[in-house]
Amino acid sequence: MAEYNHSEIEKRWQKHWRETAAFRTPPAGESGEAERFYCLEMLPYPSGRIHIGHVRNYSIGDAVARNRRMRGYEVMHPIGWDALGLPAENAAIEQQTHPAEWTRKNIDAMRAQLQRLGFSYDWDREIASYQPEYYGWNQWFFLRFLENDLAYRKDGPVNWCPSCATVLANEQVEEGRCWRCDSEVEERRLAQWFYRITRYAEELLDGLDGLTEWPERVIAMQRNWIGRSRGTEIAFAIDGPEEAAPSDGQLRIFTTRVDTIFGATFMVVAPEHPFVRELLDGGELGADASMDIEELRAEVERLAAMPRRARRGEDIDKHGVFTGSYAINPFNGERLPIWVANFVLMDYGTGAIMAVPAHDERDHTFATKYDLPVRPVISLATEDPEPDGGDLPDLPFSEEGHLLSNCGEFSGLGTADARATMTAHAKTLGFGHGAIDYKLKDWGLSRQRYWGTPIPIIHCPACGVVPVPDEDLPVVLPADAPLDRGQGSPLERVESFVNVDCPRCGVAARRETDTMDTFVDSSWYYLRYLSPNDATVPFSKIEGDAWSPVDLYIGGVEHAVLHLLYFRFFCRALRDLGLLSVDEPTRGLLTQGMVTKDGAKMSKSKGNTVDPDEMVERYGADTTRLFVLFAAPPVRDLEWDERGVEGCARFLGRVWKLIEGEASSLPPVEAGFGDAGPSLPEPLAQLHRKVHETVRRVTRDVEERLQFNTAIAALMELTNACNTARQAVSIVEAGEHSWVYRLAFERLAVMLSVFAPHIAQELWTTLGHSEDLTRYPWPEYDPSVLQSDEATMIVQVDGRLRGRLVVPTDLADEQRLTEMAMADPVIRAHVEGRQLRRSIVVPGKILNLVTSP
Ligand code: ANZ
Ligand code: ZN
Repeated sequence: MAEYNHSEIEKRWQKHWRETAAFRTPPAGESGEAERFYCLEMLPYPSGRIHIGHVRNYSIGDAVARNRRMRGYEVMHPIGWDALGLPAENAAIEQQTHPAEWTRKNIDAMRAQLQRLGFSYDWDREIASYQPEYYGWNQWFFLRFLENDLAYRKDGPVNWCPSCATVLANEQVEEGRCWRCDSEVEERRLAQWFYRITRYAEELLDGLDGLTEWPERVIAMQRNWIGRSRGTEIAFAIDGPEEAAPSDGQLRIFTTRVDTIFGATFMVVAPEHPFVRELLDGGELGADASMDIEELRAEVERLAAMPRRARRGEDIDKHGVFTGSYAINPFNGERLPIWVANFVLMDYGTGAIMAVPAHDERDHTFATKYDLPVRPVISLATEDPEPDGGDLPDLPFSEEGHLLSNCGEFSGLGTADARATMTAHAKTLGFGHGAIDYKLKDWGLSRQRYWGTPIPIIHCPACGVVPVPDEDLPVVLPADAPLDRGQGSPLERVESFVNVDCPRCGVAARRETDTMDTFVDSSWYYLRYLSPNDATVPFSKIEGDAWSPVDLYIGGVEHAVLHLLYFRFFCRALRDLGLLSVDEPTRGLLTQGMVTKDGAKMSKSKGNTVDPDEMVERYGADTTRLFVLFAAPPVRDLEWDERGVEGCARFLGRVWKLIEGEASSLPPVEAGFGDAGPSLPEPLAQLHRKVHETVRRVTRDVEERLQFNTAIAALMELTNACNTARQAVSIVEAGEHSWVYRLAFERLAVMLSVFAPHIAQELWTTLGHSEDLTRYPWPEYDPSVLQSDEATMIVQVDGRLRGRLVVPTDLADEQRLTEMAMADPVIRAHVEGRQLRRSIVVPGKILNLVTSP
């Protein structure tokens, strides 16, 4: 028997797959009638080496892709490189290599690693986002977005990571820290480019309901992040110095609790609110103002300077100052003082609120601090008690209840009722309307770094912001940017890049030097795989429509909000540009768990990584892949355990020994499989059932449940069952029934091929086959063969068939079975009048009642 030499086998089959283009996917137009299946894994960042998390992600995807091919689907299974971004730039600075070269080298190394693992990718579709042939399309999309008002430039506060020296999107700030380097994020004011993702807020939220094959957790995180609030917008007339009133003389507020409006005792605006600026510019404050205009200006600046992160939190110290102006509550005509405070944010709602200290926690804290009135207008009681007596709840009381008698014509209404009625009232009288607000903000796109997609814009002193004409795309990154830790964006310092003539009027102009967030690259890459070499379009519409949405997308849960939100936004934007006909980029989503070692996430910084290459070298690609699939269900964390790897190696060794060792005793392929009639000796009948049961389990686990660990466990059981059967009836002894062994071995090899494709193909050949397993039909099972939980027993009375009993398979208790039989009137009739002597049981088959006169 040949030794199991994984390295020789794996190389040989990989070469064969390459030479036969086994995983090539033809264009949709050429792929005939077969149903399509797009299996997509999140593309790696070319950091230099793949890590075990990649191996896990890609082993999951490969098992699915291989299974679907065997099911007869035309499968799209591509891979590429998310190749722009900071690490390359930082490495360039440290190692004095160019980011392009660093990236190219890393891609070469990692490609070789992936190929050594035998993943079934269509390598002809490989893409890399650092190539102008790729990122030029980012620029092309940018221009289309600009034309459709989906891209715009705005000056405002942004998240600045001092260590990455760049701006971050809101999604990239986690608890006030940079998602990449964990530095505390600062606030800066900069003119930035944005994508108007908020235009799709409602669609992105409602679309979640249709994503039934997404994990609940991801849906919940997206729902939260988009954050829909239903409320009311109310305009308060400003009652203050004429010059200070904003142009329309109104202060608009957004509230989710308009039912509490009779309890409003003051107003608060954000320090950045236009009302404040106009008041300060107007040069005069109201008579009640507690300070002069310069003092107020200083106060406002101090409030505005407080970090926004702190201002967003619930438990921050609340500071404010009275402006000297008043606003009129349109519901009761009351004059309410307008304050400026740090806890109201300009970028939510309207940047102004009515404060109801009796029913809102934040307002209550503020009112207590500045000694402002607190007036309850809601109580739990259904009667309407006097506002100043009786059983009022503790304040602030923020729950639902009923309006007290101080709420005019609305007194006594339930709070939900009151919200509807009062919103309608405001609408009728023209000072308000229902409004929906979203927490989601537009996607800040600009990055002040080199290794990204140049934003295709030219700033002209005469024409202003001028888009680069399509025919000048791509705007290629200059190769010679100064990569050091100098001030500002490296591109700013490349004269030949920056200095350009205005494409519109021809005068000397400046190129935009910001580059795009690299999340732009990954927002549409799955479409580029479909037309990887097309120089005329980002992707062909025919291909895009044929392959969309992706059937299964696999990747880490850390992308639940970031990438997966941008991904969904892009799909809709492309749809509205007429480039695509679907709403959602992917139907199925599998978020894999982390790989841990000694309980901690594997990471370079912790020094607890395992090198996949070493694993492949020592155990082989098949064992490595098998282990990452076997050690845990895909969605769970996987604890690395070398003994587990050895266990998987031993299993493959057993399969090898079984099939290699016995293949020569099997009947030939041409002899086919026999019928499992009653003549089949019991050990072989059992093995036969086990084969069908295993096909059923593995099929269900791989295709429906995505539980590869239990599927592999089933294959292990089948292997053991083969060995158990051989001990009872060897293959030679089995004679004409030895086809059962062939069946078992073949099914084992065929199903194993989605997890450990090389050894499976090798054994398949040993079994006398010449076909490739890559598209060999996935086996079916025969339900009638399956051992069910119930058995039908024949009931005899004195050896003659008198009836049947359906019983649990393992029920062998004589007395219990006899009682059940005697409960049957027909059987009882044959026993009646005679003595029941004894009962003989053949479990699951026969119950014989022996009687005497
Ligand atoms: C009056 C009121 C009374 C409120 C009450 C709440 C309870 P969510 O649910 O998160 O959307 N608000 C509105 N704009 C704000 C801003 N720019 N900065 C800080 N707070 C703001 O929150 C909506 C509520 O948050 C609004 O409803 C408003 O306070 C406050 F018993 O208005 B409410
Ligand atoms: Zn950072």
